[in-house]
Amino acid sequence: MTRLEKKERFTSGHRACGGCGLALGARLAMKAVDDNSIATCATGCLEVTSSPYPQSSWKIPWLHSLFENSAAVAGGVEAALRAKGKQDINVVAQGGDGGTVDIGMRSLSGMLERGHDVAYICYDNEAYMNTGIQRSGSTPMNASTTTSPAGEESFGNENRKKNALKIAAAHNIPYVASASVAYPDDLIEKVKKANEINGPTYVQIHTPCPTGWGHEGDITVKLARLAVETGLWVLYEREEGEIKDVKKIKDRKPVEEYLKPQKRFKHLFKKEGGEERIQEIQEIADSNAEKFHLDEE
Ligand SMILES: Cc1ncc(C[n+]2csc(CCOP(=O)(O)OP(=O)(O)O)c2C)c(N)n1
Ligand code: SF4
Ligand SMILES: [Mg+2]
Repeated sequence: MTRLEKKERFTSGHRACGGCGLALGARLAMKAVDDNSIATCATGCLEVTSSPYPQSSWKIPWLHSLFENSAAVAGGVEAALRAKGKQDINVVAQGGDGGTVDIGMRSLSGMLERGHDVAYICYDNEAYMNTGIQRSGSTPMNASTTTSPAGEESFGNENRKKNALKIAAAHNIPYVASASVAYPDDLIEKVKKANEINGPTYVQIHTPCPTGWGHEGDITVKLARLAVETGLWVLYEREEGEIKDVKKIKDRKPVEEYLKPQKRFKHLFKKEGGEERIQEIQEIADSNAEKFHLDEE
């Protein structure tokens, strides 16, 4: 069997938009779990598009939680299995960025801190997509969303993207990793590892959203790759507190290449003052490059 195994546990027939990075991310992540797994899923695009009653895209037992408590529900499932002596079943919790880094942060923190044997997967499409593209704590700076619209006075979201990977790591858990739908082998390896490790683990997958980001569905993977190649989304693992396996970049690309095809950033190329805002974003990429030693000699 190749690493990209044929078996699907998140199947076609779901209602996600064409080119949805989240659906691709879930499909790849579910290749990495085994059949002996139970998944929870917060309210959001993933849940809504994959489970219209009486249909389901899930081939493993799957529970829909509230928007805010996927981690708490998964922790409860894991504790119940432990009490029954069933320790051969993997528990996977899933949530969008809103359901993870904002409203679900409390239940995620509790689950990580209590030490449940749960792998948490955050599908990061950088806004509340399911309810109409509202900004989240994971929305990047200067992106236009329906609650941070660019206009005459505004360049869109004013805040920097929250670093949820660092917050997860602050719980001293054994494994934290970032992944991208543009690097499927890497993504699968990381989710597999997160599942195999005993204790709480956290994987955040960058998943472009054609509808919310305003790009064509056929460039989803290209855009996800550009996020990595510009240094805006860094691929790495943190094991037992140590940063490892950072994906180095050869000839890092300017951030414009990533921003330009997306309508959520189009004001940066039209409005007076846009160049400075693009420079701000470039500085974020440069600072990532410095911190993680991204540039390949
Ligand atoms: C307590 C609560 N507040 C608000 C909602 C409405 N709601 C459902 S999903 C969602 C946004 C989901 O965003 P995210 O977690 O990023 O997932 P996405 O849809 O982007 O994949 C919101 C606001 C809710 N279900 N429950
Ligand atoms: S709105 Fe975005 S995340 Fe939601 S199904 Fe469509 S492409 Fe996927
Ligand atoms: Mg989201």
